Amino acid sequence: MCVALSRERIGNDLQIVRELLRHVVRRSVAKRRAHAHVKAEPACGRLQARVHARERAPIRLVGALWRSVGTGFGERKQLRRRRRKKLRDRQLGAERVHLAEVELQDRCCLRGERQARLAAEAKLAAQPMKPQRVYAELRRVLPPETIVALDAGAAPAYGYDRLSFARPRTFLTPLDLGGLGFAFPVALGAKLGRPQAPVVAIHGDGGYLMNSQELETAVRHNIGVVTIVMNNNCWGSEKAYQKHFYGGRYIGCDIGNPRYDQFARLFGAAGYYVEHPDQVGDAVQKALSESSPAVIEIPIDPDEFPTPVAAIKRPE
Ligand SMILES: Cc1ncc(C[n+]2csc(CCOP(=O)(O)OP(=O)(O)O)c2C)c(N)n1
Ligand SMILES: [Mg+2]
Repeated sequence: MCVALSRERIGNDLQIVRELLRHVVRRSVAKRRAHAHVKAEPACGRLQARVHARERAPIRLVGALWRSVGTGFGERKQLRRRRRKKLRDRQLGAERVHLAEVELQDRCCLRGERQARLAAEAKLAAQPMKPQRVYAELRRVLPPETIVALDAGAAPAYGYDRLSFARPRTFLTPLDLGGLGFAFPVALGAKLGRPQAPVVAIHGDGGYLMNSQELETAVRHNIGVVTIVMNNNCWGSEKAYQKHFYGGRYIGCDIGNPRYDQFARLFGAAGYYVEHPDQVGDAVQKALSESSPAVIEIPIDPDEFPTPVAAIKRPE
């Protein structure tokens, strides 16, 4: 089987494509117990990957390609839609080669779109801060071995698409179970399990108060987890629904909070309060460098919510 991709169709990012093809084939081979040899190189404006399979049909480039590189939520949805369309007429090996070509093209431009979006977010200077900017700072300073636990809630949810995870077992999330208060105690367990790794819990204000009493546990056992509380003084996820489904008629979703840096100090932990985007990185690095538990409060824009999926799916 031979996959040939013209440079015009995939853009100029040859390095990405080469890596992608190698990865794809490695995964396909591991799964299908076929033997493959890849040669992917730009020549005369074309890239080629050769796959020699013991059996003819079984290498499924498309599936492997689909899982090989992470993309953002929005882009992933687009990609899935296009992929479903393409898969309808998938039957023979030859067609699969064609599909791989198309998918590769999609992925390359989607990756570029995502990178551009993240770069723009890194320049957001609004105050109170946008959660997107907080994640831009975190991407800059978190070491790659950091274990991150995301809570449920709107501000933590921005992190799914905005943090980079390069190592296994470094991303902890309640996924669709969405239990608020999940992140902090889970992060404590992760730190006990892997004491050498930096561990960060990311919370909204409402979710943090659901299990923040465990700060006493953290201090008593000196479990050096850094907790970031993005404070918008509301149940942001609920507010997002009321914004999109009830025209911004908000009921029962605003809440009050203590200052979480002071709250942390009362427990005997370290506390930081960060209002300016440029201070986020320093606070996180300082908190990580000390071995004690720490809480960093970041006031964020109370009107910044992601659009609920149900609102996106709603017919016009
Ligand atoms: C235990 C529990 N109670 C209620 C909910 C419903 N819920 C999901 S997100 C959310 C609001 C979260 O607010 P906050 O932690 O401040 O994060 P924000 O959305 O404001 O960023 C609520 C009430 C839930 N997921 N889990
Ligand atoms: Mg909140």
